[in-house]
Amino acid sequence: MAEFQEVSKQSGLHPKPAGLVLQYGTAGFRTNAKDLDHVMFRMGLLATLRSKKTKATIGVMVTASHNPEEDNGVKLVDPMGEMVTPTWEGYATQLANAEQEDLLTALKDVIEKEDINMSQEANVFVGKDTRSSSASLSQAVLDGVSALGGKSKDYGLVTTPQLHYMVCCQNTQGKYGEATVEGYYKKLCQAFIQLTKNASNCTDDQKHLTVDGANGIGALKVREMESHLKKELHISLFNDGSKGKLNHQCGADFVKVQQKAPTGIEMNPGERCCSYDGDADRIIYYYSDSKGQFHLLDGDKIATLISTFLKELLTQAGLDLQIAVVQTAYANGSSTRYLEDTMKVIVRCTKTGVKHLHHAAQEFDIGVYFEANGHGTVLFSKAAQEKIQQLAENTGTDDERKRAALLLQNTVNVINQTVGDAISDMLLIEAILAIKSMTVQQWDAIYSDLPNRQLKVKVSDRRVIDTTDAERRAVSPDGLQEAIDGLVKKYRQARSFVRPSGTEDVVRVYAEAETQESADDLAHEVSLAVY
Ligand code: NG1
Ligand code: ZN
Repeated sequence: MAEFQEVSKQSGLHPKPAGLVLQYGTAGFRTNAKDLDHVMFRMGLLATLRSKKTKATIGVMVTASHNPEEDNGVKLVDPMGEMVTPTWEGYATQLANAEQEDLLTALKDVIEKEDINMSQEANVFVGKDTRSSSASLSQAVLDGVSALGGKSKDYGLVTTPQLHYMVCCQNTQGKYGEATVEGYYKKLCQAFIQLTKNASNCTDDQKHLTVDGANGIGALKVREMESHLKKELHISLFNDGSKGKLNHQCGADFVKVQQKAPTGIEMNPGERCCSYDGDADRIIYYYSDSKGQFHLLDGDKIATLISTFLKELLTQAGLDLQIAVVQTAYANGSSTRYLEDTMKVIVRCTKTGVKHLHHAAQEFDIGVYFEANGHGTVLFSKAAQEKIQQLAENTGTDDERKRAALLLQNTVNVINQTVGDAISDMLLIEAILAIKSMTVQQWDAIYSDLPNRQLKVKVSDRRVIDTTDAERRAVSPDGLQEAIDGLVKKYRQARSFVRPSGTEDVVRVYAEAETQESADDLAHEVSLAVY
């Protein structure tokens, strides 16, 4: 067939280095950009097949998120804006690793297994982050799509969540919104402005937010969006990419892991600040107090703020909808305790990686999911959205119930339900703080984090570590869990676990305890047990 000849010809321009083996991990393929050209071309091929199979538009995002500038990566986006399904992650790995002469066989294998009708048309949306390698790598994706006769739309520089949003809008015939970057700003900002109308006496100080753009795509996009905010939010943007290097000493991952402020920003005591990561799908808040001490408000604090707000609105609206918070093993023990014991919401723990959290959150009327690192969003079931809409549109409803329903409706609209989104989460958080007239200190005081420490350990083969119970216990190698249990017993309010990273060649160690010294010591001792 003509398309296979074209694939053969074009793939010669994107050759695979012999012997190179890569894995579609937690966040797609991610490694040094110089090793990715063939992977990008092949992901263009695979996205085209996935589009033919699903008869829908598929997304391909070129980014390596919080990794250093010299890395890059690629992720596929399924029709509703969610991560690609696991079987196809397997195909992605097979296709990426097929030696040059075996590529057509590997491709035909997917076509056969999935019984794909090759005459079906295909549409692929492509986006990229600001890395210097992203331009040529996204061109390789586009080449892959055209080699198989697919149609593509190149969105150019967009955040990861913006691309997910476009895919969802396209496949729902505009019901979710317009599949343009302008349409995204309009929908989110309109909802934000409606929400903040409910904030009484909001001062200019309260409307001010310092943003660390991680020298990445989020900085460009938040600047692009600003005019739509109609001065309801005043953003001081730092690390906008004009001077510094992407993710270097800045960004959400740096702030969360180092537990300190990024370089390149001006922080005044008591002022709210936030950091995005390199593709703007994560957000972390923080402030420094009058003594100069740094305070972090991570994904757990964000989930708590959002679920408190939603629960209050549900009560005011008199709506009986079940709300749950989904976390991972990295959630601070204090947050889990507060959510379960004080707020009395359902809490679920899943494996690391947003696809697991997203999936678990879909089981509830309202599922708030956040990784401690600030990646998360809120999902509303179709039935929940309908109930909220009915109540908001019902003129007979009494004032308080109607006000709550309208707030819930605008909350639904400000949220990007396809995936964690730094910009959308920021707007929601800012609106909640304004409506509740809450300072960042008051938000921080909802509960106190247990001191904690995260470490990375290099080992010869991280895959020897196998875990269970949402990664909270190690089942292999023999004796490791017993060793961890023995160490944890030495400290008060302690917890620790280890797991192989899905994005880096390291084992991650997490420990929390009553004091920072104990958490540091425990993390150190557990990392020695991993060797
Ligand atoms: P790994 O490398 O598997 O720990 C990291 C983050 C995840 C997730 C992915 C994708 C931590 C501890 N892990 O995964 O939460 O965000 O990257 O970006 O933060
Ligand atoms: Zn990211």
